[in-house]
Amino acid sequence: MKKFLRISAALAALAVSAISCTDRTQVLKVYNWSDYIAEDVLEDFEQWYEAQTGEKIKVIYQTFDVNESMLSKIEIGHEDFDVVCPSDYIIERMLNTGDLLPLDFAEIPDSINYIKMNRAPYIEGMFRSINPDIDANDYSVAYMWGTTGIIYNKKYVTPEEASTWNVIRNPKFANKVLIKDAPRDVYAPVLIYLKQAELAAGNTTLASLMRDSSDESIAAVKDYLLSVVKNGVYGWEADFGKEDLTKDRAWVSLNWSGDAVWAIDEAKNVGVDLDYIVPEEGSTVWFDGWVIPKYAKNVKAATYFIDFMCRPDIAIRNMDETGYVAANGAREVLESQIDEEYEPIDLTYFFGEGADSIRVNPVLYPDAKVIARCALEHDWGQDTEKLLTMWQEVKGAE
Ligand code: N2P
Repeated sequence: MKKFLRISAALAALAVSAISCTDRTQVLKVYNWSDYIAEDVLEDFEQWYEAQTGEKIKVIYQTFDVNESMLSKIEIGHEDFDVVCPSDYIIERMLNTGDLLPLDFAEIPDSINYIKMNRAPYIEGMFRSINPDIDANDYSVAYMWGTTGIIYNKKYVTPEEASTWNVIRNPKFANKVLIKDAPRDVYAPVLIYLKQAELAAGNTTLASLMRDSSDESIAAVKDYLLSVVKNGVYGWEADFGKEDLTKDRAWVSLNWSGDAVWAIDEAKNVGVDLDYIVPEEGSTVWFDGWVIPKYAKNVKAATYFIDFMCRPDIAIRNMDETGYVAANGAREVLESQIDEEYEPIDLTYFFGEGADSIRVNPVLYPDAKVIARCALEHDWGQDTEKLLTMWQEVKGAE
């Protein structure tokens, strides 16, 4: 895996002012997660766009680390990003608040309509489940997907210790624990952990926990997280945590599967043995998707950009460099990941018939059994504020 394309907000702002005299139809403003695209893909898009349309385009690329900060730039700041990559529950919120434009691919010739050619039914089904009244597939195209779990250093932590969320407050790993600075993605596993007896007794379901924003549950998760802080955390991280793991500074990380793939791979090169597990109590499955916010100024280029991201060779490059898994159902994508070193797993849920015994990295593509204990997060509307307040209080308690 190579170094990521990092364009700082300051640089991007400079670029914007430098081209401020340029016609806005020649500018595409992309707002994506950091460490989430392969190098040179943006330049390739500029060339491809010109070849397809005869028009020049300059991509202005900005990044974010936290869903909620990205959202506030659009919800409150009304920034004119043309294409943005929020997570599932944020897409749900943007649909509910009317902040998204419907996608229209009619102008894109069939021969290059990569979205149509490579849809993954599993992901489309998840999108459809977001909102019973509006089909999210009409407003968004998934980019990457994965699970939330525990990355651990095999020298210090056993698979048994890592297979419960409670590993984050295990005294053996005090001050060696990294927590993703992503309030919803930490809240969900902690709540699942706290409610495991009720889940086992059938008194609640993972799906209903994903909508649980009650004061009682927020307070219970807060207490738990305060005990984690008391035990000792190494840090709350956005993207730098991968390096703390590969350099042996942290041993346990509550993290996303894509960061795990990247970190495991990098660590191998320096003799550090990491692994990733989705704890037994259950977890979240998530996806991030491209959307066009209602303040967009270049819908045409945004639409072509989304299409280009679905071209299988581009999806493969993005996967190989970031560690994340493209939400792309193309056979070519699956074949690019097959590796005889892995045990066969059942991927029919994603690639359909004939994919019941595929040798791929199970961190990238979880086996159907893992997926069965994962659920999708949902928007909390106004209650999100309560969570963000709790999150600041917990982090401030360090
Ligand atoms: C990559 C961020 C991935 C976002 N840095 C996972 N939802």
